[in-house]
Amino acid sequence: MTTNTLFAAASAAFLAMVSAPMAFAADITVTDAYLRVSGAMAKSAAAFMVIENHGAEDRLIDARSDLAQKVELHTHLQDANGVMKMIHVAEGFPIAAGENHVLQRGGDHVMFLGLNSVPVAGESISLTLTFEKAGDVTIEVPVDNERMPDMGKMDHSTMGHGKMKGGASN
Ligand SMILES: [Cu+2]
Repeated sequence: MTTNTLFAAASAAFLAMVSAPMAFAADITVTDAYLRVSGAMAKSAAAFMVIENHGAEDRLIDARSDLAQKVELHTHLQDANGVMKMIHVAEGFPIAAGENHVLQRGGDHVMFLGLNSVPVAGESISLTLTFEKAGDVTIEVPVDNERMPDMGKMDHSTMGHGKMKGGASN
């Protein structure tokens, strides 16, 4: 009896602990994520997605995955010579309250350096995003090397009328 009571108390405490941050994580929804593996050598990859923030202002501060030895938050910046360069953004990306923050080609992205394996089309990888307030949000990111850079900006109202070949996944 004592054991049962203790167990129940411990379970309740544990549940309270693990469920507390979930309320915040629910404010963040990640949609339209995909992973692009670069080139035949496949030493690196990048993930793109739409981060929807339904809560207060937050910040994406870290990302981690078993896919690579290093996972960094990157962006593209134009240098003095007009050349686009990728840089590591140590302070992360601010995510405004109630807004979407888009990680896209030529802009902010999650970078995977030193791949432990090379995922192919049809596979997906697990990625954990760490937000300053929302905490950890783990998502599955499907590989899509065929995707065009501006796909995410397409006017979806026109989709379904055309005869799209190669099949948009939605
Ligand atoms: Cu990068």
